[in-house]
Amino acid sequence: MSDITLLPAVTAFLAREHGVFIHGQHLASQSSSNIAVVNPANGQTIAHIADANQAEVDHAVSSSRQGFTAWSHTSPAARAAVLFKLADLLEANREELAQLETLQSGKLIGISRAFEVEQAAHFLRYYAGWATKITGQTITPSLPSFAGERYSAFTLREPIGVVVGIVPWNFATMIAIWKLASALTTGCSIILKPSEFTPLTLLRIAELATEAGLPAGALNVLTGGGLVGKALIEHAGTDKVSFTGSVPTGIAVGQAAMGAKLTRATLELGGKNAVAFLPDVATDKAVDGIIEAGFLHSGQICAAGERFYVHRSRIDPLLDALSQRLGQLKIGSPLDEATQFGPVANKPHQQKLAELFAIARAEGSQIIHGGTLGDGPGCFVEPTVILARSASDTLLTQETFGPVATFLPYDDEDELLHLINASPYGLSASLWTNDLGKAMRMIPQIQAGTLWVNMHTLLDPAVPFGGIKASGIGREFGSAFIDDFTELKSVMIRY
Ligand code: TXE
Repeated sequence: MSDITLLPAVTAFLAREHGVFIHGQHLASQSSSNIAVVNPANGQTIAHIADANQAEVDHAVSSSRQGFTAWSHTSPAARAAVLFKLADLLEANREELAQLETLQSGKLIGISRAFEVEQAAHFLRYYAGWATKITGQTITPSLPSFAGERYSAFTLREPIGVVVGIVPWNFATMIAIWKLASALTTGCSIILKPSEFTPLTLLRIAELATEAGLPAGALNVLTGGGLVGKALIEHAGTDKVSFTGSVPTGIAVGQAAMGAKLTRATLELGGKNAVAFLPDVATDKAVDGIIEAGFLHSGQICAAGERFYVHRSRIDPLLDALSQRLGQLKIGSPLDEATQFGPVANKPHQQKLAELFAIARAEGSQIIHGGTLGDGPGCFVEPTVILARSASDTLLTQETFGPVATFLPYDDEDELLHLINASPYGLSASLWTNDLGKAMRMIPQIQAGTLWVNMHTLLDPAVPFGGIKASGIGREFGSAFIDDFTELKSVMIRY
């Protein structure tokens, strides 16, 4: 097999001079610096993007304030209609967006099509449906009447204002869609700051949003590094930040938000997610589960499994079977539809994984499979299986965010629960067993924002998602996001 042919629209988009997208149009950047966008599959520079300057930050915020006024006064039904139209346009431009996404992130083309575009459109339609269903409450005040007067009260859910959406590189398109959909369906405007590694699809989606009927300023896109994000959060004209990314950056974002002006913050961070197999799970089913939990998109998923706990009686055959399966994966170009395992997303990330492998070796962890980088300019990392010596090994405590599954055997359920919970993080976990009664008894004892049973990683727009402990603040999806993107106004009436 070989690479698919790039669409003419993709090559034409890459050849453009990329600026910033403010008030419904692309503007040539006034910034003196730009950033190269590199294809991680082959190390080639595919485009340059603007590293937005303070004047562009100011311009985007002032446009978003106007956009907020216009958009928050449209009817809920009109807002829903625009978002439904945008979902249609994502699908109509599926191949172009998927190819751009694969070129910028190294994601397998099939995953770009299925998740970054089709799933993103599905999430967008789910959020669009909420525009017409945001409600307050009526309340009967409880105070006694002093002189026969009566009271009535109700609450309103009002859009919070101008949102700053800061997007990571792992699902650059889909996560941006979650953020813009949450903001726009509640009546907020949003400025999206994509990762400097993966900015291209958002610049294209901004055009599609205008085509869908979004008024100027409701969505702006500013490209650049972390300082652009920081400047937006601290700007007097922004009201909320919705951040997805690493724990250290998330803490810095939270501090900047609180320190500046109590800017509201939703933080969806990473973690060190546990995957626990009870002894009754068949080896082949466990291998499927490990691949689903730890190796989808090379493990570059915030909810991916990283700590794998297997009963001591089952671990040897399981590691043998897993190594055999990983050895059969076809590693190669993400634009080749036959490839099953592509590169990681960028050079710094590949280097970080190399350093973690060196630490694992130095600590005496056993590398059962992989543990090396690929040759050549691409950011390839072998799928890796590690057997730790103890729960305190670095590979069992530090997020790899890569194609690395680290295992530790356990002897009984009490020990298993202790191991699962002995982490400062709590984004997700999964429990694998044929004994549903046992699972139901363990569920309340596991500390995680999302707990899957006999599955891992699948996100659904109707099911709230977010972390406990150091994995974040706030929830996306379901109705939970409404609390984060609106303010609650109480109204009391005397009559
Ligand atoms: O993420 P960052 P990076 C992990 C993964 C990876 C590591 C670093 O382990 O190796 O993080 O990746 C913007 N104020 N995850 O550096 O720093 C930045 O420009 C405001 C896990 O890419 O978290 C980008 O748009 N914004 C993760 C976004 O924050 C700032 C997904 C994310 O960058 C900023 C990605 C600042 N001070 C990486 N500094 C997950 N859990 O989903 C940076 N940014």
